[in-house]
Amino acid sequence: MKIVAVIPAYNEEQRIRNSAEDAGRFVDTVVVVDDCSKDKTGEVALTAGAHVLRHEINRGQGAALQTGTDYAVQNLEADIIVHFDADGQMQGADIPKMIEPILNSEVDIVLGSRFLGAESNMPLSRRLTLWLALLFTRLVSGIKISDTHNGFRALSKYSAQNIKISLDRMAHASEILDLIKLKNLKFVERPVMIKYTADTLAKGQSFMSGFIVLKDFIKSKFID
Ligand SMILES: Nc1nc2c(ncn2[C@@H]2O[C@H](COP(=O)(O)OP(=O)(O)OP(=O)(O)O)[C@@H](O)[C@H]2O)c(=O)[nH]1
Ligand SMILES: [Mg+2]
Repeated sequence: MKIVAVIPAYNEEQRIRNSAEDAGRFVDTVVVVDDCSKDKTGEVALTAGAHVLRHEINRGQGAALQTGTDYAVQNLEADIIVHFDADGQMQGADIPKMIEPILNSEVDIVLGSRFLGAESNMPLSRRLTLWLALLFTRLVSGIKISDTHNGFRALSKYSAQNIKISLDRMAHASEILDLIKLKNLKFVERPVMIKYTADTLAKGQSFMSGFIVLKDFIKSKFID
């Protein structure tokens, strides 16, 4: 079984080495998709031993995940693809339990959850946004999970071939859930630790970005 981690990264020269090396301890190959960063993200990722792909324009996290996942399946013959963030919030040590249900042929996709027992120092504002996202996803996609917008996932090759992300930016997380339901993919959640630090809160998503995600998803689902 070949396990490949795909890390989307935008202006992450300070954090990409640690995250790529952390994921690299638990997978066979790390692919970093440098989304036209203005800094040295790509160069640093190369020196950390990753395969580096680069977008010519900044397209967003969803587009970068699709580019990296396609590359993992087509060029690296990956059997399992792990989506992992560049910002140090996720722990490589969680990868083995994320891929285990796929290795045991129990499911097609494993979704990380911050709300299944793993302690998280998540700020209240983020908790509120995620709770609204959860409610919305239950109503619109009819999928019952505890954490709808966690970027930590493990996909079997079969899921990777069936999930094609068309929403380039942050709404891709909702789109993936929709496709899981639509394509009848078997999934399970696993608890993961997502760490919040002053650094990740400063550079991460704002409260308002939750509304942009909502708008992008509703537009693609009901208007386009
Ligand atoms: N490829 C690409 N990656 C991005 C872009 N924006 C953010 N990312 C990456 O996507 C990952 C998650 O981004 P964050 O902004 O931390 O989003 P988040 O983790 O959902 O939100 P927080 O909880 O606020 O950290 C990180 O690895 C970022 O480098 C982008 O425009 N393109
Ligand atoms: Mg983050």
